[in-house]
Amino acid sequence: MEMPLLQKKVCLLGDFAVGKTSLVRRFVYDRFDDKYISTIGVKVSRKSLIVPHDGGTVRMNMLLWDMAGGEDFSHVHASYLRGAAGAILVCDLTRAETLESMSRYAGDFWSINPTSPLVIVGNKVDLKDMRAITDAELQAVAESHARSPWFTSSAKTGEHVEELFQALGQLILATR
Ligand code: G3D
Ligand code: MG
Repeated sequence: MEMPLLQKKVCLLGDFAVGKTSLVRRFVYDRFDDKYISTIGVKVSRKSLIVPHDGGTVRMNMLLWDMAGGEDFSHVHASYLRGAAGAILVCDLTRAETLESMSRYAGDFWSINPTSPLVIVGNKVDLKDMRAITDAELQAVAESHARSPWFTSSAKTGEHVEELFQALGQLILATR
């Protein structure tokens, strides 16, 4: 029997060099034609995942939108966000200022997609000695943004990478 197929757009958001592209690379084996939308500087990758739902499973194709250098703008382009079913907000655990940007990304995202869920991610957890953001600080930001789930991850070691994308997949299904 064919499982129902869902195709969902997911946006990666976060300051320059927090690890957005590295997280997508770590998670995705199935690169989506290296599709590059040059006018707005976006790379779209595809990943198929199996998400538990209603006592069964659903197959979901995530289309992961990753900015290529668009991070320097004070606000994210609406065309990057439009139609997104969810977002991954990434900060760099070694740079405190990247956590402060999270509210702006959430605000931009929810102004276009008010009912779509997001996941808060503190990346580079492998760099233990350089850690500048605590679990409690990350959790507080997640709580203040619709009690979104939060993770510490490492695109380098793979820690929690699968889990954070899975969590978003489940939230997207729960939100439909
Ligand atoms: P961006 O897409 O958010 O701009 P990138 O960020 O994915 O390009 O990553 C920026 C730099 O951080 C890269 O280093 C990358 O290797 C590194 N990086 C990303 N994730 C991790 C992580 O989890 N742990 C560690 N230790 N490094 C990470 P370079 O040197 O290539 O600029
Ligand atoms: Mg990038």
